[in-house]
Amino acid sequence: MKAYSEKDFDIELAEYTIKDPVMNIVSDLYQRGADVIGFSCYIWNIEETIKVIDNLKKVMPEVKILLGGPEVSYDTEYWMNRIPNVDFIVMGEGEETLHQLLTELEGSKKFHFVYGLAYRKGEEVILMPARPKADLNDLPSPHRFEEDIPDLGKRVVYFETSRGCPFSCQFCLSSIEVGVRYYDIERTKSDILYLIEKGAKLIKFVDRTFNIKRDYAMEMFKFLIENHQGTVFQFEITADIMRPEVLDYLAENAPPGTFRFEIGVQSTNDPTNELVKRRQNFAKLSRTVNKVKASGKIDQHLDLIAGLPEEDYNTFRKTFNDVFALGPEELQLGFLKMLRGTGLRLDAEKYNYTYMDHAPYEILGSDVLPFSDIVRLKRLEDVLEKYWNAHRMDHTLKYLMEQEFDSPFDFFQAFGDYWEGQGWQKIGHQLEDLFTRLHSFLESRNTPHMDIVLGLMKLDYFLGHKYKPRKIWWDDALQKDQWAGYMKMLAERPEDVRLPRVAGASGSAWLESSGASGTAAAGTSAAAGENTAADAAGVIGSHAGDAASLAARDAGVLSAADGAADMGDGSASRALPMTSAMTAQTVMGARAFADLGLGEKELQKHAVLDVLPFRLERVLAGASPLAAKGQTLLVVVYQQHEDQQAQYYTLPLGEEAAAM
Ligand code: B12
Ligand code: SF4
Repeated sequence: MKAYSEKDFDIELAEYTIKDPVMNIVSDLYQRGADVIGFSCYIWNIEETIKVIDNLKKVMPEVKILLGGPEVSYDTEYWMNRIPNVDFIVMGEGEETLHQLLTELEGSKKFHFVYGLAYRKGEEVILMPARPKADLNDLPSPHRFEEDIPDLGKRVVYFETSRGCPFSCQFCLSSIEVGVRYYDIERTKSDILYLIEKGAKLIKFVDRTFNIKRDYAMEMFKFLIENHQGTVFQFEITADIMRPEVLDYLAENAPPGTFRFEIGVQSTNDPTNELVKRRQNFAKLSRTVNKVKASGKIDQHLDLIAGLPEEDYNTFRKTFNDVFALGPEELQLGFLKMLRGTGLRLDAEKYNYTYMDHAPYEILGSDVLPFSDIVRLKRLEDVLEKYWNAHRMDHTLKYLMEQEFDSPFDFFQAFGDYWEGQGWQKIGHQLEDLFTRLHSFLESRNTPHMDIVLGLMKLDYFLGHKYKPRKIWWDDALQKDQWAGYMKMLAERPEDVRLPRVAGASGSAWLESSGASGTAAAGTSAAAGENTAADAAGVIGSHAGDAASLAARDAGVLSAADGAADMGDGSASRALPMTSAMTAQTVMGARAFADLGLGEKELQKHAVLDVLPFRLERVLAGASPLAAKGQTLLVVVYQQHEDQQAQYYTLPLGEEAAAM
């Protein structure tokens, strides 16, 4: 809007957050001394905005107040009546309407010429008819302001390549607009290139569905792959219409970490999707998500909505588990909001919805989901955010969900209930608290195999630090002399230590080492099969035995078949995929321990270690606790460069290792 009108009017942008005190915003706006102040209104800021306006009008009675944005573009008469201090509301697209309004304000004030405007005539509120949609190529680029450059690298850049959505999901505002309009692709490319060159680090496309036009999406993906220069791009895509050739192209060419996909699944319950007019093929959607996951290059963020028609607690449990099984890096659980203007809000009575009077209009109940169930789901969502989405304990949670709970949903629900029962929602937490609280929950229900759980928590705790942690929260730390013995051994026989290679996309099979990173596993196959007891004993302390054979045997990659046999208790079928953070810590870009060339001193400085009372790699591969008997020396090495993450290594210890 600024780009569109700045040639004729002096326009300043001011940005605040909903956490800024009202008085700070009011004073700042007052000092800017504008004649007209416009506010962008969304469900997340409307109530705060009203407070600002009401105070502002008291200190600047002459100022004209103008609102725009999706929240006030519907039920506009209601807003004009509710906020008497508002002079105008722009409904729908703002660029042309704002320009025309400013022109009228400066000139003859003939507001009845301004399509898309609501204004006051005495006591009366006048709503002008909607304005025809703009030709997007008539709108100048909003990305070329000099003043934006210094901060480009520090913030998310929102970027529009199209407007509109062809689908009709009844809970969504985008379903109301008919048709999709695009900006000229060459102009889009040139703007993106400009932003990349000026230092943008994260560009988030606000297009409703980036991949509606296959050719368009393909050309843009290609362009971004060729020109990204380290910038990360995030898209909202519709997964079930993603074409296989696009996926193949991305799997082959996308640089890891450059793209992130946001995929709205919302519900896997067919009657629900039918009622909200959401055409979705979950089988095809799953194929896309799995394929993207298998490429290991693109993080996926999946969205769900609790509370849609015909989605009760049990069907939502299934929705949640269906989607969790796809192994998203993030799973966002939102609660249905009755947005002004949407079909579902108009149909609210049909489903007996009750919802908040004010934004965000979240539902409080429906004919199939009472408030008591919503409260339960909120508890689940709380721990889902704190643990899974924050990637605090991926290894531990994966194990718990596969081995100790009936399903991911049941784990998060039970933990969420316990969390609230302890009153923890009322107090803050530090990183250690997340570990001790999960531990306390698991103990409270007598979870079996707590030694395994604790070991995995140690792994996650170590990996959650960029630099060597100063403290640990568990009691059974290694004795000083044990610690010193292992450090010495690691320095003397680094080639014994192996880089763990655990599950890739499929979750249950171990990856064959590519050998490219020169892992302990690579290049030692000649010695494979030399199973002497001496080598295992050597590792424990006597240092006797054939290191090469130990490394080779131990590095012996578990094949998919081995893995399945190991599980032996049906757990293979419940195996959840690894997250990209987990695979990054194991396979990608990792160097063999021996190649790090760390002496005892450096190890003391940059590494931590612990002895875990089970075979870590087996557990990580989805083996049952029974099949994971043994001991593992866990070594975590902290990197010395800013952008590197901690890397872990393992060394099986004890007789079980020898018996392998
Ligand atoms: C980016 C985005 C976000 C970002 C917000 C970041 C930010 N601070 O801006 C994030 C990811 C955080 C987000 C979250 C949510 N979002 Co959102 N989001 C969007 C998205 C994709 C793009 C917004 C955008 O920049 N559009 C491009 C601009 C050009 O369009 P526009 O905003 O509509 O502005 C035009 C007009 O409205 C008008 N206009 C706007 N302001 C003004 C001001 C004046 C003075 C004038 C004259 C005109 C005017 O002119 C503009 C140009 O034509 C839209 C969908 C979409 N594509 O628009 C949804 C959308 C805004 N989000 C929506 C929702 C519901 C949510 C969530 C509640 C979803 C949830 N999780 O439940 C959350 C809430 C977050 C919270 N904090 O509570 C709804 C909003 C409904 C509403 N009534 O406000 C939308 C419209 C999606 C939808 N289809 O329903 N969202
Ligand atoms: S939910 Fe997504 S696909 Fe459905 S109408 Fe909204 S933007 Fe379009």
